[in-house]
Amino acid sequence: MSALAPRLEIEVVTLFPEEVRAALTIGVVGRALGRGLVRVGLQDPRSLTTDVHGTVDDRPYGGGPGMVLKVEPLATSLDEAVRRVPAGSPRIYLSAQGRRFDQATARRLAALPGFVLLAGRYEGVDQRLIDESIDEELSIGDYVLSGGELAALVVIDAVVRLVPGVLGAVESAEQESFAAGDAGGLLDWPHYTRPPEWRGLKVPDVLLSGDHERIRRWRLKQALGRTAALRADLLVERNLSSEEQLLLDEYREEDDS
Ligand code: 9D3
Repeated sequence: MSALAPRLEIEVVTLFPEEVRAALTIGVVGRALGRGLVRVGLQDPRSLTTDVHGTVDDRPYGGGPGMVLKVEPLATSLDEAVRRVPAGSPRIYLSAQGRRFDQATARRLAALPGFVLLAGRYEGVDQRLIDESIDEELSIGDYVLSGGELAALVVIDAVVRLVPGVLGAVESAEQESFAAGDAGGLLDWPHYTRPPEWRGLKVPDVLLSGDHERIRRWRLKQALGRTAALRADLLVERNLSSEEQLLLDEYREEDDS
């Protein structure tokens, strides 16, 4: 029995490897790691410090609040991490200054053999490390986190799902129909399960009809209507087919709010 080589190798440089490790045991990502489809390594800069206190941070030049991660332990850690991933793997720093992480970026990273994620803490890392050793900076959104670990986990989750073989057949088929532009780039339609009535609230009749063509049209109409109402920006990017335009018009007529 020889183990399969992982399709994707990720290294995370972090001062909180246990926080990252714990999250990586759960769900789709946990299973992908367990099956050897993806490998995630953790590199703690504190483990490579040379002083007795394991110093990884220091006060900012120029003064001000907070601490800055020192360049030397980070550079050594990053070098170690880079050694463990395929040649040419990009080195990505998670930071609020980064370009926004999105599904297109997830697809690009999932197609690579590997990458390194650097998670910062405190006020950030010494700029010289970024200038010298980072290929790309990514942010996960406009809010303030305490560090890059949760952002790294967000990136890992979104990317690992896209690695071939990670999702089951049903989920993969769902994702392919989205990629094919079927209902891609739209918000989801509403979901219901039993019971058919709860506190007087009924499940839409069409979903109980067994008429799969009517159900398909209803779901597409809901997806279009919700996207137009809540995320009109998504529709600007997307050309509507004549069926979709018709369904959206119907949705707007029915929606007497
Ligand atoms: C309140 C602290 N800020 C002073 C202006 C700057 C700041 C420093 C460090 C803000 C955030 C952080 C830590 N954030 C991350 O490491 C981070 C992050 C984020 O905060 N938001 C969105 N994406 C990311 S990726 C990494």
